[in-house]
Amino acid sequence: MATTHYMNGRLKVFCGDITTLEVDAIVNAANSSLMGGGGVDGAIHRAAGGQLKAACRELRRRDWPDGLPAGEVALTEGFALSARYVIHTVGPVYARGEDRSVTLAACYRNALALARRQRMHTLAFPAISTGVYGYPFEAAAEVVLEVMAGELAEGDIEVGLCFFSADDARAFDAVAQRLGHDSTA
Ligand code: AR6
Repeated sequence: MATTHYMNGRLKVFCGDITTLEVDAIVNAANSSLMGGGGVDGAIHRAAGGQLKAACRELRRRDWPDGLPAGEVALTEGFALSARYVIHTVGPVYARGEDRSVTLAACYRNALALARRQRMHTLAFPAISTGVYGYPFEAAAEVVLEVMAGELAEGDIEVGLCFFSADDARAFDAVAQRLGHDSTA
């Protein structure tokens, strides 16, 4: 499936396995334990190797003894990954009747802020919270587009949205189109 570009080419939408990307950092949709799990978190830990878990254990000990709260971010190296770093974040668990979009937006915003502090230029996100955590995909896509429209004006950083399924990539493009974001192939 082809890549779609938005926001003057600064936002790229494609389908693939985030563990294979050669970027400054990939973002991990972790849980607050930082000790790994299923979904993209499990895939990233498997691909990075055991040193990632050791680094996460050290993060817990040093910075986050009670776990990483939803919306926060933490940095490790990428170890065996092609990505130089992993930015771990914890998305909100979806709850009917409670708007957790601010927390989801914080995951993206805080990851971008951390990447900029580290002088990174290329960053890739999975669809945070839309798997095990149950956040409706289209509602999450709206949050992502709003954050990116605000954050990518400067042009110092390029963001990839790496969806695991072609259906998700298509669904994202449909939301972007509905919200009036111009795309180029
Ligand atoms: N590359 C890109 N995207 C992927 C990959 C991959 N290799 N593997 C899965 N996805 P999820 P969450 C997609 O459940 O909802 C974990 O157990 C997947 O298809 O990984 O934030 C953590 O430890 C979906 O679209 O993350 C937490 O406990 C997206 O990644 C919990 O799940 C996110 O799905 C976090 O749940």
